[in-house]
Amino acid sequence: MKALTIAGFDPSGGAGVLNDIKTFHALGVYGAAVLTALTAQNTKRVASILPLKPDFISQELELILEEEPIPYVKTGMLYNRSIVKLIAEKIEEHQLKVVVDPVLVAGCGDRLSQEELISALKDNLLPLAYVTTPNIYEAEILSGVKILTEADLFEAAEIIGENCKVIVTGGHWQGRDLLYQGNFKYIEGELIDSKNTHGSGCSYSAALTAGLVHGLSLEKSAEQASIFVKKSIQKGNYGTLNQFWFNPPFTFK
Ligand code: PXL
Repeated sequence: MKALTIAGFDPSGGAGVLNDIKTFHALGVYGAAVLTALTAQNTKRVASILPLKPDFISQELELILEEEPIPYVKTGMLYNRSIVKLIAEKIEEHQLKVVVDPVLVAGCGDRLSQEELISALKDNLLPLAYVTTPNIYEAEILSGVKILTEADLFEAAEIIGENCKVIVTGGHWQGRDLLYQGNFKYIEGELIDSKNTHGSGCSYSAALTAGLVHGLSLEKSAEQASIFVKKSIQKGNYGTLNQFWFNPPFTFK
């Protein structure tokens, strides 16, 4: 059981590849990670971003894929057009099944992307994705629809859904997620009143990927991911669980 995340580094451990790996691990999936960018940030602000060179990212990815096939890959922070183009090329070349988390800003609201990322995602990446997991804000930007009503939400999902399956995550919609794959299905959830939401989008898409790796359907994976994120926000450790959440810590002899 192996999954790969292609995403940025958040030193707080709450988001980005560290969060993805912790989430994979908590859900019984071995995680590998290809880094796209370094960030200097905490849960309150992003101070600096250092994107890696596409040639280097390409090498990171090629060496991982050389070893064994990876059933599902997730992408997080891709930052700019050249990184998106590279990842799109690799998806086609290796026929990867990809969960795209269209990361634009950090939970604190600071940017994690260049302006050009939006059109790059729409033109190059989403048409190759298996599923994408925008939150309401990202869904508005990707669809061009201001989401004020349920009809707006459905319209936005349908527009994005011309490319791939879509789950609009519900942190801003009474905690319900909307799955669109030719038809609409709400995944019931609960909105948790908490400040511990940094990285919860990463946790969601990583948990969804883990479900798919385990062979669950997309709908079942979405149900599980919703529960996982709810519990991790309740636990308060920046939106992810650690492996001991299921079994209390034990002592090594
Ligand atoms: O949650 C979005 C996200 C993705 N990737 C990185 C991040 C964040 C949020 O802070 O830091 C690297």
